[in-house]
Amino acid sequence: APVSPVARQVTCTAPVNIAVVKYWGKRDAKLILPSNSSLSVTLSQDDLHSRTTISLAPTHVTDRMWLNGSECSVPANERLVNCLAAARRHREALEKANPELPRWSTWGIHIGSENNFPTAAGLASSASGYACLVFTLAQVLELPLTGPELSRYARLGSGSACRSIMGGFVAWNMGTQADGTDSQAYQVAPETHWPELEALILVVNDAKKGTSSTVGMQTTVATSALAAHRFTHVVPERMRAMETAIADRDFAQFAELTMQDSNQFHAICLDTYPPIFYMNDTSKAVVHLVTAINRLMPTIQAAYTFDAGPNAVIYAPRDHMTRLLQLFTYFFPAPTDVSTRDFFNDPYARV
Ligand code: 2P0
Repeated sequence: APVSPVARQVTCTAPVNIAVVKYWGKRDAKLILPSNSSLSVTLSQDDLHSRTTISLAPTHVTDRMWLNGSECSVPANERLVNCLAAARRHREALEKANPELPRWSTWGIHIGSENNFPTAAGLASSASGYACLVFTLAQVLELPLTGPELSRYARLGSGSACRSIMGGFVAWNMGTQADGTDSQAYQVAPETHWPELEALILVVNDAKKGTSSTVGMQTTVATSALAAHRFTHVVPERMRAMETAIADRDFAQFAELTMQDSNQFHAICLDTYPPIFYMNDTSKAVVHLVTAINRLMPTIQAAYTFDAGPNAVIYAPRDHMTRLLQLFTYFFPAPTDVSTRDFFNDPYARV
């Protein structure tokens, strides 16, 4: 068949995920294999997401990438190089098996990616970013990949990205193989399973975070005895309990496990030497407020969780959200000159 040199272009979006059983620690830094399994909720595509356009053309001499409008060096980013190489190798194998296929594996790749939220502020930008990159690559190169296979490719870019490949409630099975072939995500329940569950994101500070996840978790694994205890004695049982809470749509159980796991993640950060602090005084005030609300009400109303930054994510049933929002805005009023529209662009520290 004639090979057309016409350029190809595909655009996709991928959502952010917020972990309720946290990933923090690698047993293999190159293949990004984790020290424990984790579980997250993928948010709706309509909310926080990455949008990536990839063009493939014989006239693209080198691979190039633009992140939020600024060009960044592809060769300087080893994980990006690994993702591109893995996708190209896969395409090459398909072309070798079927000489009729166009030789897209020899064309250059141009990537444009942007987030509709602050990049690298502990709001999971690498998760949606790499999930989107890998998914778009698979589309533009016509790679026939299943969800778990796509998640393994995304994992090479960033661990948490493997969970953003699927919607709803997603677990990343840490796996046992040294080559990572069983370290992949699976869907615990689809996005339709628990529609009443909502997430509220409280932006405490959208500055770029102080300690990168990669360096932070490396130091934790090297120095924290509490982390070793967490990997073997806490997470396996907590993964089972969390899957049951989700299957039963048991919010009280889901909330307790989520808050306990966030607390333990930040405890192993504190147990790291030198210590890592992601939560600030405003984050701690959010913990106190949620704890007070849950104690004063007859049932658990909300769960807080914090990632590698001070921003809070609050999970709650939709029925409780209006009241919670009233309480958060009462105790943490936004500066009057900040409109909702400016919320994600303004560098002012706030909730
Ligand atoms: C998580 N975080 O499970 C945890 C909770 C942050 C706190 O996954 O080195 O950016 O790229 O694999 O995925 C952040 O780590 O780290 C993270 P890499 P990643 O969502």
